[in-house]
Amino acid sequence: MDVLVINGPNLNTLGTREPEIYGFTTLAEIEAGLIAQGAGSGLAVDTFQSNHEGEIIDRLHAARDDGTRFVIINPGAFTHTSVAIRDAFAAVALPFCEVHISNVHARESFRQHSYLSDIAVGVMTGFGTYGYTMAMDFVIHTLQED
Ligand code: CA2
Repeated sequence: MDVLVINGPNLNTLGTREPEIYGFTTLAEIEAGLIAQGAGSGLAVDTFQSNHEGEIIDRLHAARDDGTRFVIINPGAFTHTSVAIRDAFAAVALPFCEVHISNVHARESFRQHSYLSDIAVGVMTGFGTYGYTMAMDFVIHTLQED
């Protein structure tokens, strides 16, 4: 596929808890929207969610060889903890956008550091689930320039 969308821990419960922070949209709805958005521009989109750091790393390693050209990732809380996911991105050398539904800079101080942002192409944070749509729009624009 062309674009891989990864969501990290707890994002499988989107739409069911803390709607004041994360909204009412479910992950299945987000993923379906991104697949349709990509298809509208002739791009194949694969989606992956895991609550386990190692599974995310394994999926990134597989992306090196499966035709993935761009990754969109909301790493969830691993954003703030995972040197291992950072190292995986460095290892596979795939461009990626980091997405956060909430504005991490307006929240607790521990959310204001990301192990990924400085090696990401860009970061969407605080635009709700529309951030995924904006990231995909950017990816489509970028891949169509290639
Ligand atoms: O704002 C984001 O998208 C986050 O990546 C979400 C993570 C959080 O640890 C990051 O700091 C920011 C948490 C995801 C928790 O997912 C939930 C889903 C439904 C209800 C409550 C939490």
